[in-house]
Amino acid sequence: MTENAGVPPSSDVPESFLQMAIQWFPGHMHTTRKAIAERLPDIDVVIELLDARLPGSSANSLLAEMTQGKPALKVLNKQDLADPELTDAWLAHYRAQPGTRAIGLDASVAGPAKALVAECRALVPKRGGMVKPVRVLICGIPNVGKSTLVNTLNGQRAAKTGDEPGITKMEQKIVLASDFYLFDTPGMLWPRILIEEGGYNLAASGAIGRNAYDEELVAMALLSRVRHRYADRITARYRTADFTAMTDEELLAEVGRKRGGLMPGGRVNMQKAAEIALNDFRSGAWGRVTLETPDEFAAWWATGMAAEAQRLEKKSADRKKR
Ligand SMILES: Nc1nc2c(ncn2[C@@H]2O[C@H](COP(=O)(O)OP(=O)(O)OP(=O)(O)O)[C@@H](O)[C@H]2O)c(=O)[nH]1
Ligand SMILES: [Mg+2]
Repeated sequence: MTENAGVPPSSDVPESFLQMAIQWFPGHMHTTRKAIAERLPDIDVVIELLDARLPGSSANSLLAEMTQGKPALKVLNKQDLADPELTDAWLAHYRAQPGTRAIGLDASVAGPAKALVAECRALVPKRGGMVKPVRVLICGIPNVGKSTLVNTLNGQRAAKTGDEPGITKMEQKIVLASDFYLFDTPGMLWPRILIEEGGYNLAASGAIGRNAYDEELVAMALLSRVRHRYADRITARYRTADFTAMTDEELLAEVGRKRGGLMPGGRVNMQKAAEIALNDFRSGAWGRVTLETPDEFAAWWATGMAAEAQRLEKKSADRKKR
């Protein structure tokens, strides 16, 4: 098993394993946190990119805390890969929160992305003109599409992009107009991911460094998440018969068997099967899929917070005993 790997919240998994969650907060994220904190006093609007396939899990609690009080826009990016019905449900969920503006986006499409500029200007009507340019911070988890959005807004490839987390290494300022600046930032997570399901969804989406999780476990968690809501897609992609009785592990083996994950002798290479399932999800080969609803995420959140409260209580009791 790889460093920091965890175990999915699957019924196949022993209870004792469930305490281990996926975590990834490498040194460059500490640097990013500092850089964002230093930049914030000069920022007028914060655009936080969420992944439309996992809006709750991809919302950065650390960024929320740091940017509190700033006019903000939530962008549910990669909406072209997400279930449109659930994107609508998430947008309604966010828009019902006081002072929150949310929109769905495919960062590579120019028209809707450019409408963001007008939205930002509307949020800070007193800014504009050379003396008081509108300064917009673009932030969010790794690999969510921040630099792609910057490039689309800018009409050219000013920022490096790529399909892995950690492409942007340093803050970059892009002058969109003489009175409108964008700041692209490196992707950032938060020091402790308290919601276990959230950690698995983040890893499945490609937001977490490959050495920080076990692909087989993440692929099983992913299948366990989608096997009911999108059963027909799984059947279509892997030409499986009824898989209701299969465990997540058996279903992953079936993925390997059907898509080139067999080893000589006919055994399934489970690592290969996991890579196939993860790539299929990430590339949209299952069609448009969303991993969580607002209600599901709220329930995970409540469980995560209760577990954390218990942990802190135990820690404090242990300290008193000493
Ligand atoms: N399908 C789809 N892919 C997107 C979208 N936005 C970005 N991507 C892809 O997602 C990957 C990551 O994009 P980046 O713009 O590099 O992401 P980032 O948030 O800047 O990533 P870091 O700099 O690593 O934090 C790239 O392969 C993009 O082509 C989108 O709206 N839809
Ligand atoms: Mg980037």
